[in-house]
Amino acid sequence: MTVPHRFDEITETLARQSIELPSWAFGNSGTRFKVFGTPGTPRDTHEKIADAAKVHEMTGLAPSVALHIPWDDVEDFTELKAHAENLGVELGTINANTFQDEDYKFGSLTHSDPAIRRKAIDHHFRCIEIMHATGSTDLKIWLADGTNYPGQDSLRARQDRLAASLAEIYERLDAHQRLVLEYKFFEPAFYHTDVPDWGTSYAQVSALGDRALTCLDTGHHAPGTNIEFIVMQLMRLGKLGSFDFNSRFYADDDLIVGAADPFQLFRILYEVIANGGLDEDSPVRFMLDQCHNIEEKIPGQIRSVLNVQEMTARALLVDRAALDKAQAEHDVLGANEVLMDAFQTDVRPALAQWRASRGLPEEPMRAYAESGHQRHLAEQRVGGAQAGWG
Ligand code: RM4
Ligand code: MN
Repeated sequence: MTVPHRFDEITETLARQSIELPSWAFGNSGTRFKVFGTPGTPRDTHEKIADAAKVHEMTGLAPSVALHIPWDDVEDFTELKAHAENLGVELGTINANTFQDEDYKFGSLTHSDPAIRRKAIDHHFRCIEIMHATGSTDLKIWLADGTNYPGQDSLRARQDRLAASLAEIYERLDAHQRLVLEYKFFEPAFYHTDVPDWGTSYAQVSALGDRALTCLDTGHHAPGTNIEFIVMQLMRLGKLGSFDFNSRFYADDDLIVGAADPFQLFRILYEVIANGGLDEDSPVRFMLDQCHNIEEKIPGQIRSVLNVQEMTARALLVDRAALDKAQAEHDVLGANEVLMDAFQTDVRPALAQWRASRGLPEEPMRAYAESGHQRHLAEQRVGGAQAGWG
């Protein structure tokens, strides 16, 4: 068995890791069958940010929170920024939502009617204005655009309209702002999706410029897809902007990252690290995009960032010199063993100790449960409408 690097050699890199939380993970979510509410669920954006700040307080891993517009629209984003900062977090990626308006039934940025396209582009302009107020650097675009039946619309014309719409949006960004285009192979459209895969996202963002990149949501691939290969390829091309982490058993399940397939998460993080994704100047940002349909949301997010951290630590422990050697010698089983040794390493005790040395709870899950915070929220947040996907 290969002896892994000592843990203290990886802490400097681990300390650099940050994972952005999605505001919507703290609201209620569900399936088309039922949305279950939970006592203590935030009623507004301010409360969602407070919950995200709690996750950061317990883990030291989540210093920023992504907003979704219009779900998180407020009158005064300067005030919202101050609110976040008071709680010890920053406002991060702005997600443009063009999937819940009647006008977008047949598309948004790809719509055949110029007036609807205008409306969708203007929504992104509004998101960019918000970014100026919040100091956010990333505008994230995920489109529900697509068709349900062959022949319903011209696949080509939609792609051309998308390119033109994205160009207008990209033009609006400041020199320090980025556009990240997310892909997803199906849903809500069932026949074709306008940005179904990394290749399409890559083609579209490459046409825009250097500050347009791809967002990889781990739940947005067909079963069996080798996601780590896509990670490597996008990084090789300098176009991987961010991750939306989650896990899935069947479709876009949005379950806790690392829950469904921890080994896949390890393989992805190994490629991230091997390709410089945790270097100081890395353009790759880590985010979660999850829903907690039946579990408590704050501990759900704590578990999630810990899963990413644990798997990052294991991936960092891969003995790269031994791996290089085994690969050069075509030692198939030896190379595989080097990788598996790191994957099988239990880093939890070392991480717990390291957290304590940094003034963080050794075991954030337990510390949160014992803090009584959840009960406190349930008592405080009475009345009003709980936040959700509306
Ligand atoms: C989409 C996609 C987006 C997210 C929405 C809520 O499936 O993953 O990133 O903003 O869901
Ligand atoms: Mn996503």
